[in-house]
Amino acid sequence: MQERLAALGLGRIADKLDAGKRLSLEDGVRLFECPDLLALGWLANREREKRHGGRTYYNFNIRLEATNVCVASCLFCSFARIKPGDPGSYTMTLEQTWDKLRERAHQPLTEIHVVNGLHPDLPFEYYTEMLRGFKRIRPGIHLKCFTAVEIAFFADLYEMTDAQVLRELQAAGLDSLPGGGAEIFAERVRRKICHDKCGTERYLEIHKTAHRLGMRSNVTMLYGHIETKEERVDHMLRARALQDETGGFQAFIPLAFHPDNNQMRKLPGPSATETLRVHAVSRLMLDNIPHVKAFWIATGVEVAQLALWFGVDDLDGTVQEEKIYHMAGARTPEAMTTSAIRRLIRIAGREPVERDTLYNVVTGPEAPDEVAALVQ
Ligand code: V47
Repeated sequence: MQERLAALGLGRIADKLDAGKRLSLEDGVRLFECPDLLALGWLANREREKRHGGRTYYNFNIRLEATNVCVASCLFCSFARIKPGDPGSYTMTLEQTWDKLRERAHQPLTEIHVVNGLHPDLPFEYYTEMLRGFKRIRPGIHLKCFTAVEIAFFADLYEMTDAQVLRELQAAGLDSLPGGGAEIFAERVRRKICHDKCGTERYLEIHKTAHRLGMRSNVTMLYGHIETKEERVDHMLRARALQDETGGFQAFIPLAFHPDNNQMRKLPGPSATETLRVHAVSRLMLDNIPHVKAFWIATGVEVAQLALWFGVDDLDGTVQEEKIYHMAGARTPEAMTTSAIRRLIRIAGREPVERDTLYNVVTGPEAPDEVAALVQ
């Protein structure tokens, strides 16, 4: 492999990784340009295995989108309906949001992941009461709710600082922030695809504040549309720089762009090889973020399985009732049982580990005599 890497011009990068040195912007671009996907995968897998061996994490969660009313006009979004009352728009009552949890009283869920549109008319209490209600129904559940973009919107709408919003939500039960809304940090791309929502500096500042308040969060990257290789690497470096300061990011999640039913529908969306490449480069650039997640709903199940050999160690969760990707053309199932996730991880040659949101182990890998039953 050393000779193969040297012939590809990746010898110096491999040496840096061996020495535990960080990769630069130029290194990242070179990795994106490498024609040998398997050599890139080999390097990323080595970093993955140094941190996690063959372990592959997932969690038992549900996804809830309480409203798709949204004042932002992101070109890639197929989910948002601009005004209340527009065809296809909906806003759940609080009872309806709580019912989503009550209906699953029999399931050993550990997390609810809430992402909403930016609704201009709801009171702040809608969100705080939603969180309080979830905790009343299930005190032990982890609430991973509201992207940094939603936090910024709340602060502007309800005339609070970002820190006040986070503190009040935390007092109502918020445990961590999901990584949505990051898209691509480069100004050139943001101006074109999501000009009217929270910018990069504020997104990062909100995560920094959340970390300072003791919450963990994730960071995403929407790829496969108009961004360049340099802009992808720049995005990773900005996440890495914040992580150096706070250590609060748990996972980096590349999100594959889906082109159906949105204003960027003329674009083809990323290929499977591009998806593997993006996850591999993420693992190699982000030496300080513990987990690289393939969101199986976005990548497709088979590509997510392959990605487990290209730097990925996490597959998100059971999800259940996802809307954002399915309205944008995803053909993956909307839900997965925990046994289906464990099986697909095993079939891919990795060890399934159920985690909670903070990566505490809930159910470890099977004993050797149970493995055969899983992969039949
Ligand atoms: O912010 C919207 C993306 C995100 C499309 O933190 C699209 O654990 C592709 O952030 N094609 C929401 N992507 C989902 C998200 C997420 C998912 C899984 C896990 C976590 C986590 C976070 O979905 C949005 C946006 O970047 N998105 N539309 C589309 N057409």
